[in-house]
Amino acid sequence: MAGIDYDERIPNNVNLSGDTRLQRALEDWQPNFLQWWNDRGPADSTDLDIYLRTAISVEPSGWAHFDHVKMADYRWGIFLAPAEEGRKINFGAHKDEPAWQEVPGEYRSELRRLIVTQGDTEPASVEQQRRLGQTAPSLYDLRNLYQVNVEEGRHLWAMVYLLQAYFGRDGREEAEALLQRSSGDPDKPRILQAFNENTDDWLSFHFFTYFQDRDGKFQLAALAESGFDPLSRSCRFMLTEEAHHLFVGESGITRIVQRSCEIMKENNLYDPSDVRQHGGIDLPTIQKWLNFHFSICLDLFGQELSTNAATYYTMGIKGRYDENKIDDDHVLDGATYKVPEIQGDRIVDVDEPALNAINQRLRDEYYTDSQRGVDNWNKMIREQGIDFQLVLPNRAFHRSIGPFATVKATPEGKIISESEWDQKHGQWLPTPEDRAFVESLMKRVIEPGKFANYIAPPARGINRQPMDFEYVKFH
Ligand code: BYC
Repeated sequence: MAGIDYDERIPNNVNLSGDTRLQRALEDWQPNFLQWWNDRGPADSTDLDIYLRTAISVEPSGWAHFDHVKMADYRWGIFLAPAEEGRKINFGAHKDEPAWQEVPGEYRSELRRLIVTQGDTEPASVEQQRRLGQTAPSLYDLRNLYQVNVEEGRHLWAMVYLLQAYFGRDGREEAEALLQRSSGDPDKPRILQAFNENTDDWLSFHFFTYFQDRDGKFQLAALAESGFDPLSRSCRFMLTEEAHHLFVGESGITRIVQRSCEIMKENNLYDPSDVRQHGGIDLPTIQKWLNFHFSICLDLFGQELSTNAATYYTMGIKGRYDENKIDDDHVLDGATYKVPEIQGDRIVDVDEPALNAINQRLRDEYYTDSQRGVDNWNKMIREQGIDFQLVLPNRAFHRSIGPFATVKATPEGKIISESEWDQKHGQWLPTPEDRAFVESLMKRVIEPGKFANYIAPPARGINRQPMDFEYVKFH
C-alpha cells in the first residue's frame, strides 16, 4: 500500500486520483505553492542539481532514495505513515474509543487551529533560510540546507492536504493564507514569534535546526498521538524526516565548536575570544547565539499554564510526548505537575493541575533533550583541554511568553531590574557588532571537498559519499 505514485502531478499514497474534488482543489493550490517557492523559497536555486533524498515508500524499511534532482523538477507530495489497524484514542475524554477517520464536528475549530499553526511554521522556516544558500560554507552544507528546505515544503503539503481534505471551504481558505503570511512581515507575520526572526548566518542556521526543529520533534510527537487519525499518520511520517534536520543542527554546531577549539590549539591561544582574529567563531560568541535561539524556542511551547492545551488534551486531539509510555490514567484526573511561578524576586515551582500544565511538561522534556547535545559539545571542548563550557540558559531568561515575559532575568535565572538588563544584555545575547562579525565570515565555498575556515568537515559524507563529492552541481 505504501508505494508512491510519481506519475501523478502530486505524488501521493492517499489515492488522490480516487477523489477528484480533492485532487482538483490541491491542483489549484499547487501553482500558488510553486510561485511562493520561487518568490520566497531558496534564492537562486532553480537551476541547481542537488543530491537529495526523496521518499519512495513510507515503510520504515526504505523510503529514502538518493539522487541528483534539479530543484525546478522537485515534486512535493502527500505521504501518510501506514494506518495502524484498530488504532484507539489513548488519552482524554474519548480514551479507548476508536481513532477518528473524520473530523469530529464539535472539535473542528480546535483541530483546524492546531493544523494551521503547525502548517504555518513550515513555509516560515523556508522563508527564514531563503538567503543562506548564497553563503554556504561547503557543497555538503548547501545540500543539507536544501534537503531541509524541500522537506519543510513537503510538511506544508502534509498540513494543506489535511485542511483541504477534511475542512471544506474553511480549509481551502486556510491553505491560501499559509502562503500569504510571511516570516517577519509586519502586517502579515507568521503565527509563532520564533518563526519571524532572522536566520541570516550559518551559526543561526545550525542552532535553528538544533533547537527550533527540536520543538518540531516534540510538537509533532504530541500531534502524532492525536485521536484524529489522518493527523497522527501525517505527523508520524514527518517525524522520520525531522530526525535528519536535528542531525544537521547537532553535527553543524559540533563542527563549528570543533573548529574553534582547533584554532585555539593551532595558535596556542588561551583566551577563547582571540579565535576571532584567526577567522573562527569564538566559544563566547557561540554561547550568545545559543542563548538567543534556545530562549526563543522555549516560548514555542506556549504558556506555562494553558487552558487551550488542557482542552486539546481532554478532547483527545493533542497528547503528551510518548503518551503510551507514561504510567498514569491518561485523563489526568486530580494529577498535579510542578510549574514555575515568580514570587517576589524568586522563582518557585508550585503544584498545579497537570491538565493545565501540558505545555510546561513538554517544555521540560524539550529542555532535557536539548541538554544532551550540549553535553556532547562540552565533552569535546574538555577533551581539547580548553577551559570553557556551553550552558543552556535558565527558563526565565529572555522569554516573551508566560510569567517570565513580565520580568528580566540573567542566564543563571536571577531576576534583575530593567536597568541592569539594559546594561548587561549585550554580554548574553548577540550585539549588532557580534552579528556583523559573524556575517563577515559568511563567504560561499563551492569547491568540492573544501570548507569555510570557521567550520570543520563532517565526520562522513551523506549516504557514504566521499567528502569531495559534488553534492550540488552548478550549471
Ligand atoms: N508566539 O494557551 P497558550 C515545527 C499564543 S515547530 C506567538 O499557551 P497554546 C518546525 C497562543 O496562540 C512546531 N504566540 O497557547 C520547526 C494563544 O493565543 P490566543 C510547530 C504564541 O495553544 C522548524 C496565546 O498565546 N507546531 O514544526 O496552549 C522548522 C495563549 O497561549 C506563542 C506547533 O506549535 C508564541 N511562541 O500553545 C519547521 C503545534 N505561544 O489563544 C517546522 C501546534 C503561544 O490567546 N500548536 N502563543 O489567541 C500548538 O500546539 C499551540 O498553538 C502552541 C501554543 C503550543 C504553539
